Amino acid sequence: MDFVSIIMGSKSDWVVVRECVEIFKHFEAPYEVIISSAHRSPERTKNYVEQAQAKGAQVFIAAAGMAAHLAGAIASQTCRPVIGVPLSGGALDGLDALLSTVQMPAGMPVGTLAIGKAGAINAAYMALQILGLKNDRIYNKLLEDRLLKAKKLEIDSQEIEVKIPL
Ligand code: RP5
Repeated sequence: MDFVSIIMGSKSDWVVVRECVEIFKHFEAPYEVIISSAHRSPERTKNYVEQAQAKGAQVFIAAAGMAAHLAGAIASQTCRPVIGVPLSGGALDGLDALLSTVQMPAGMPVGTLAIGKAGAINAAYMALQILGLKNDRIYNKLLEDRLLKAKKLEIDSQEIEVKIPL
């Protein structure tokens, strides 16, 4: 079965990564989520990526903070797309993780998103967009989600907007 694999470097990342997982629940899209670290459990990370790909993982989402090499380490083990989510924490507040995740050498891409919650949520949306290339149900749900977002914005505006009449 096609699914998305979500990997975080530490349990301390869960507070943000759960925002990503909620999107998959909302879209009723299949996912796995585990904790594994590029530094603290490199063998576990390598073995997991191999097994997940064999089971049908189409996209990997890697969320990590500080010297965040998790996404790059996963990218070194698979040719499936890898989406990196840099997390804040530590002295540099996520800038360390952003640079560690985004600065991959040529030919070894990690699609790197925003630091923290927005990046975690967008990682889910981007992974769903990739699944949506072959899955009409997911693609149509993404279209519906866009319409709902636009509608909500209009309703929010109506609550507070002030306009000069034409
Ligand atoms: C990274 O180091 C993890 O992804 C986490 O964001 C950060 C700190 O980990 P803990 O010390 O909180 O376990 O590898």
